[in-house]
Amino acid sequence: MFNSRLKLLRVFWVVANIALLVSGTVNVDKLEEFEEYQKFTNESLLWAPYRSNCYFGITPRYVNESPLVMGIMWFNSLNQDGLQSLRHFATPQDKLQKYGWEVYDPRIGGKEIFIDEKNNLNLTVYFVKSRNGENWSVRVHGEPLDPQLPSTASIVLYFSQNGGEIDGKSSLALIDQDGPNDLKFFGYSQELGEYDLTVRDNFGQYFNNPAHDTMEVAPGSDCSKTSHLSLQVPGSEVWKARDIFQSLVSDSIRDILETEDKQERPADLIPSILTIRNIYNFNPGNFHYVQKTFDLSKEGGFEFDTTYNKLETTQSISTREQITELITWSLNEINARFDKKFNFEQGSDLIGSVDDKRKFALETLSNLLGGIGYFHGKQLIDRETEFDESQFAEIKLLNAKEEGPFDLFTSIPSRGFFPRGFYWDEGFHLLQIMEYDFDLAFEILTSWFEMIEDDSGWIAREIILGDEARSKVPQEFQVQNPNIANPPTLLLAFSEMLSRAIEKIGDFDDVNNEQVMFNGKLSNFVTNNLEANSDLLTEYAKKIYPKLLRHYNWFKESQAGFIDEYAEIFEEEGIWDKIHKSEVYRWVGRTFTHCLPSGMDDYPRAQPPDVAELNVDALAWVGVMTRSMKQIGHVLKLTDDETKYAEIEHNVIENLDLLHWSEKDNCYCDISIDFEDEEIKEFVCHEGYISLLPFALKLIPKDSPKLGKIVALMSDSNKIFSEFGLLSLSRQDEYFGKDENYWRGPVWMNINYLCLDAMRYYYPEVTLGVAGEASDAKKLYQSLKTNLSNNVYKVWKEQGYCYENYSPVDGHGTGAEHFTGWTALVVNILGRF
Ligand SMILES: *[C@@H]1O[C@H](CO)[C@@H](O)[C@H](O)[C@H]1NC(C)=O
Ligand SMILES: *[C@@H]1O[C@H](CO)[C@@H](O)[C@H](O)[C@H]1NC(C)=O
Ligand SMILES: *[C@@H]1O[C@H](CO)[C@@H](O)[C@H](O)[C@H]1NC(C)=O
Ligand SMILES: CC(=O)N[C@H]1CO[C@H](CO)[C@@H](O)[C@@H]1O
Repeated sequence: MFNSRLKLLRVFWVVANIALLVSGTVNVDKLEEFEEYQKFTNESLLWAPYRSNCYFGITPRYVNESPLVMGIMWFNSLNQDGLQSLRHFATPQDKLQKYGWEVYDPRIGGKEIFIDEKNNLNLTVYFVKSRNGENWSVRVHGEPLDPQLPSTASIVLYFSQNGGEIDGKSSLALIDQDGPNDLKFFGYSQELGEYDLTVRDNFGQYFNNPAHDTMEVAPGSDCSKTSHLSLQVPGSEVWKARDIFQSLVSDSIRDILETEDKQERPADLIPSILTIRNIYNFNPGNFHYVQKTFDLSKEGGFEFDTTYNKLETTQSISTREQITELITWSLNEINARFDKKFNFEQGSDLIGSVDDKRKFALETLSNLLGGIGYFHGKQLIDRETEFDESQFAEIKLLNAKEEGPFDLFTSIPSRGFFPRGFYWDEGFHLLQIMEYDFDLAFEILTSWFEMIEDDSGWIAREIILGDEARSKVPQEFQVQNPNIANPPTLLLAFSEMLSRAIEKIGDFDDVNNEQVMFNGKLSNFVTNNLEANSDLLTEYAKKIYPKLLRHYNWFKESQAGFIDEYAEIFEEEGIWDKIHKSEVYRWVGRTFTHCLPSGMDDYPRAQPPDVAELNVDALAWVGVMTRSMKQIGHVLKLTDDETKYAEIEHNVIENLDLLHWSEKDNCYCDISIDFEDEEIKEFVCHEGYISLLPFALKLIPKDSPKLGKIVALMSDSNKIFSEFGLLSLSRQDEYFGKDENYWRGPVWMNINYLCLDAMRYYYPEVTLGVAGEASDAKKLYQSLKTNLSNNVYKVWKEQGYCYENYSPVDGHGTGAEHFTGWTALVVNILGRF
């Protein structure tokens, strides 16, 4: 087992280190250890529902040529318009009352639920894996929501063994049928090898009316047993499984209507008419539909299992009981892991019981993890279009070319709205994921760093790989451009991870603390190897460093501002010599109304825009990147580099005060030059998230008098404090609540989280329950923490989901629903702060 092996290695490592102290040479084979770690990572993360854009869809990770792809769809086939309510991709238009993971961990498995009133269906899907990650099973369990309502649950599974068209070998074929409903397939994939796939019923009654001689309304259209159709579908088209199903069934209906007499057909034959059949005599191919139509008016609901077993595995899953046991094990294991990491208390101001808060938090974390996807495909990039910086007109990227293919392993902001990689969001996701599974967070981070372009150092703002991912993106947002940046939050997460690992260097007990007991046995894997084992981390850091350096340089060069425009002004102010002239930045690609690169699209900025504008948030983000580079220099013992970055960090911090602090406004602001009015410098001050950023990113010296002023601003309920969290823009700002009102008032979790975290850093006493006079900071910390988390929880109770942002007026959820990207940071706030 990996763990005991790692332990051995660790003991060896300690011994070797002692030897090193004595002799000055290292003789441990670090690479071997690193490989062992990677092997474990690869195995435990191979299979999961990584098609997180689907309600349930599986694809294996890093299997690009010949993946086995699976999906689940469903509808009520007793309704003649039922096909229109065929569920497949998660989308708010379906108006499910609820969907998502209650418990989930991609290494282990989990439980996902769907409450679909339109289809009268209460569906539960369990996903489990063997402990070496090779074999897996999906259990589908359904019940009616209203048993009095006549309806069916027509469940459509599809499987595709892609890649058959490339090598002519990869294949998937039905090899055995045990009765009318249990199917067995044999598959072969160039990359995965040989496997069995079985679909087997546990219970449930198929829709049938014995009053009819037969339910088979046309050859093959019979809902009283499992239907199966095999055909050839190119790998690139498999994501259209819903469209293909709909059009084949529609063609079948037309055929039935044309060939049979026109008499009124009994309503209880509709489910048969809506059953797939092979009307075109397709030859069997690598793609399979399996349709099962259960009668929901019959007692007890239905249940069936789909199981994948790699051949020549020692760990095959074979019986229903084994699956049940694996489900129990998985759910317990995840619960135990969760309780080791998060702790819920009954605070006096907190609403909701401890149990209910815990349930909310586990579900929210599970949905963040459930968003994790594996993407492979081409990206649209426009490298030609130049921005017009005299007009600042809308940017149109019309010279796109496909590049790639690329791979991305990432979590996503929202399965229904944003099922793709977002650079700005991902760092926040990692701040949450790392608390649960440090190594998983690192795995995601490195996948993103792989996307750094070798020559330029650029990473796209959104990573939209392939047609399936692109199908969810409006055309104007599909194309990426290598001049456009976005807040480098990945470096924020990376910096946090490095800080912890650096603190732990030499602390060997931590890996053991990770282990969880289950059924009296130690669970067999550990997920903070990198945090606790500096050798492994160093290997990773080495791998990442060259790319990261290019990315860092790209950001600094592409977003560099023009300081010379201010020479005279600053000479006059007497600070020209103090300013660090190479540390001034602006976001490239803003327009009159928007600054998309900043991540806070419509937050008010200088009007009119000008190339001389300098953005305080752009400078602050460079500070974060630099700090991260400094830490990686430390881990790699690159002393000169570490010193160099420390100096740049220092310069950034000084520039924040020299250039961006407005004494008159008492806050950090953008600056620009007013060319209309005798070329004077103006502070562009709009109190809100941008003004808080140097604080939120921990870039203000601990002894700075400005800290108190920022606490005062955050505490001011006439400005940005509210019962629901900090408002993105002050109530007193002229733009508050105006136009799109996206970042002009609504409460966003990401910046609130950073502010709370920064308060813990600047005012360690805020977390202590000591009696006596509470400082302003402590009062603010506690009321912000309570108000913010109470509101997200309350909205979840009332509206069923987490949201993209929250109304500054009454706190209700606004923007995208089922947004368990950065909003999931509420789990850290409730369970760790
Ligand atoms: C793990 O998977 C990655 C990505 O496919 C691959 O590059 C690497 O060699 C694998 N490592 C091991 C030890 O299996
Ligand atoms: C759905 O089914 C599950 C499992 O039987 C049950 O626990 C749950 O209460 C049901 N939910 C609804 C809304 O009916
Ligand atoms: C907001 O915080 C204040 C101060 O702690 C508290 O009195 C109030 O009840 C909180 N409001 C909500 C909705 O949690
Ligand atoms: C060792 C291991 O975890 N393998 C599992 C594969 O699946 C079977 C059937 O459920 C399990 O019993 C094994 O434990």
